[in-house]
Amino acid sequence: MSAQINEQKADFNAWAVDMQARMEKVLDAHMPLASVSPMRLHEAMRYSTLGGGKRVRALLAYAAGDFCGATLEQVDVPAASVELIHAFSLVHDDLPCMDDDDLRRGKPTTHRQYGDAMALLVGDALQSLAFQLISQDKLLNNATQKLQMLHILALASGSRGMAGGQAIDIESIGIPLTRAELEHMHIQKTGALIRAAALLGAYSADNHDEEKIKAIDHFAKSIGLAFQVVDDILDADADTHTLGKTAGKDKLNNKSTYVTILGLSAAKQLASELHANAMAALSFYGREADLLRHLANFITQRSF
Ligand code: GRG
Repeated sequence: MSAQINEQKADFNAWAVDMQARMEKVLDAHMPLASVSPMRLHEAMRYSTLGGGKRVRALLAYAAGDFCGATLEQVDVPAASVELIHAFSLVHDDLPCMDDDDLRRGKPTTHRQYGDAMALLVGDALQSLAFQLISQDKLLNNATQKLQMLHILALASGSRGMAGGQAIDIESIGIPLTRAELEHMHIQKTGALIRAAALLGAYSADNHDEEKIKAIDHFAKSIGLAFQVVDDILDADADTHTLGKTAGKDKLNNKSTYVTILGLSAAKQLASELHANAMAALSFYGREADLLRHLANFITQRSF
């Protein structure tokens, strides 16, 4: 690897660490304190959201915001809102009635720590908080901008987005899916929120460049699917300690994945094709799109 590429990678890594720390502070500042009633619910919300996770969706929002000319401050709340919806989905996904998992982000899942009823309420409250934060954000300068963001986030989380994808997932346990059916499920279950993260970052800017927003949308669709293909590969190929969640869950739950449908090597090939598609969406742009490019590399080359 050339010295220049090494230097760029180090710069990106430093940026990502900064943004992850920034997101932790923003989430901490916007979540109710555990000392405020109802204390156990607030404690459990903080347990589920703070101190873990790669924060890929927040990084995507910051990178898209940077590309479109938004300040970090303008992106803070929209990015945090997406992370709250994501944390909500993980808490519900781990419940006994869904994937029934004990480990998340290297620690006991929320229902293991606080019980099923509290975990259900944590998810509900995190979802509401996400929408509340956008609606009250003073840095989003007009009501149309807020409405647009609320609309994007609602669509991405609902029955035509994440909840819908999860419904298909639950109903297809033990039933082999075709590649097209699997793709449809993942576009909704994982891809929709990743796309929303990028779009919310883009819409955080004061002025909207429609060509840039179109490019980000194409980029996010490809990288969202690539994220899931890599998730399937890691589930089959990595260990529980590295992932911080139970490895081999898909096989155990008898779920169709890109690895079961295509095999490991073709799944890796698909991830690199989707990565190339994401890069192609940025081909008209120069250095201003480099954070997005580095993020695409991180998403497809990650080991956890
Ligand atoms: C949220 C409306 C709504 C309903 C809940 C439970 C559910 C319906 C949806 C599940 C969605 C889900 C858990 C999709 C899996 C996405 C995925 C690959 C999660 C892992 O994301 P990472 O690796 O996790 O970014 P970290 O811990 O790094 O944040």
